[in-house]
Amino acid sequence: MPQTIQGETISDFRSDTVTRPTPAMRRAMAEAVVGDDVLGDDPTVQELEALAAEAFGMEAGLFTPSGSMANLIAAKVHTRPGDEVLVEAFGHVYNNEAAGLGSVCGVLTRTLPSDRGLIDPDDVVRFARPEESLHSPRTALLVVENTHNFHGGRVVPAAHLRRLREVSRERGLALHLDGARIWNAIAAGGGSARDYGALADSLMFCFSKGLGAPIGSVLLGSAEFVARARRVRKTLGGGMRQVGVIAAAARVAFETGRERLAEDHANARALAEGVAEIPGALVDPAACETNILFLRTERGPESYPELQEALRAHGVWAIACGDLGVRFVTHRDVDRGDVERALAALREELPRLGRA
Ligand code: TLP
Repeated sequence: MPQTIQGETISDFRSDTVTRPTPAMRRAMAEAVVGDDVLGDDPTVQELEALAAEAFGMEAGLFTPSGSMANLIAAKVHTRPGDEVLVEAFGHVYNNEAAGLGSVCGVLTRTLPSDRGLIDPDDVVRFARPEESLHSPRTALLVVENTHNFHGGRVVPAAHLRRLREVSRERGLALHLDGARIWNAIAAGGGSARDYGALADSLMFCFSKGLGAPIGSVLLGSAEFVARARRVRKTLGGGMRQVGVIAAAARVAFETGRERLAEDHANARALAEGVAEIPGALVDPAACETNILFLRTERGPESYPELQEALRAHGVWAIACGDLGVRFVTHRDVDRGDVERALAALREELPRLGRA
C-alpha cells in the first residue's frame, strides 16, 4: 500500500526500515506490561529476548535500540583495543555504522574481497594473522553479513557459513553474524534459524527491517557473552527503562512478520524481472534472491542520482547508492501495486536516463 508522507502519496522503496507500526503493534504497545529493564524487571522485553534466543538455539538475548548498536556491542565484547576485525568490503559494519569499530572499539578493520557477498574461506585463512606478535595486531573477529545488504540482499547459505566458521575457529577468531535480515535468508531457504545459530558466536537480527517493527534489534549468544554485552550496552547508553512498550511491538513483528517475507521476495523479483526488460537497465533478476534490488544502468553511476530524482516526481522513492545503483527494498508497506507503479515510472525514465 502506498504511504502518505507530508500529504504526498508515495511508494516507498527506500528501505525496509520505513514501515509504520500496524494497529496490532500500537495496541500491543499500549497494553504492554512493563518494568524498569535496567533494574531487570521488564517482563515484556525479557520474554522477547528469550523467544529470540530460543528460535536460534542460543542461550540468551539482549534487546537493543538498533542493529548498529547490537553490532557495536558484539565487536566490543569480542575484541580488545588494537585487535583486528575481518569484514567483507561492502559490509555494513565497515561502511555504514559511522566508524564505530574504530572510534568506539579501537580496532583495526581489514576488508576482504568476496564473490557477491560470499567471503572465500581461504581468504579468512590468508588474512587472519597467525598470532599476535610484537609487530602485528591480533585478528580477533570475523563479521559475516546475512543477507548481504550491499550485495543486493544476497543469502549466505548455512553450508557456506559452516566453512567460514571452521576456518575462523582454526584461526582462533570469533564469528559474529550481522543478521539484520537473517529472517530473509531463512525465508529464502539459506538454512534454518537453528542452523545459523549453531554457526555463530554471536548473532544480531533486527525487528525493524523486514519483520516490520518500528524499533529494535536483538543480540544473541551464550549467557556469558550476553552478560558482558549487557554491561557494554549500558556503557553506550543503550540501557532503556520501560522498554516493554517497544519490545511489545517487536514481538508482534516477530510473530507475524516472518511468514510474509516470501511475499516481499516475490515482489522484489517481479520488480527485477520487469526492470530487466526496460532499455538502459543492467539487472539480473536471478540475482535478486530476497527483498533488495540494485538497479544499475548502461550509463552508469552518474545516472543514479538523476534517476532517483526523476522517480521521486512519480511518487516512487528509492535511493541512489554511489556506484552500486539505485536501491529498491520491498517490505510490508509496499505491494504489487507499488511495484507496478515503480515499473511504470521506470519505463518512462530509464530509457531516457539510463541508456549509454
Ligand atoms: N541498514 C540500513 C542503512 O543503514 C543502510 C538500510 O536501510 O538498509 N546491518 C545491516 C546489514 C543493515 O542493513 C543495517 C541497516 C544495520 C545493520 C543497522 O541497523 P540499524 O539501522 O537498526 O542501526
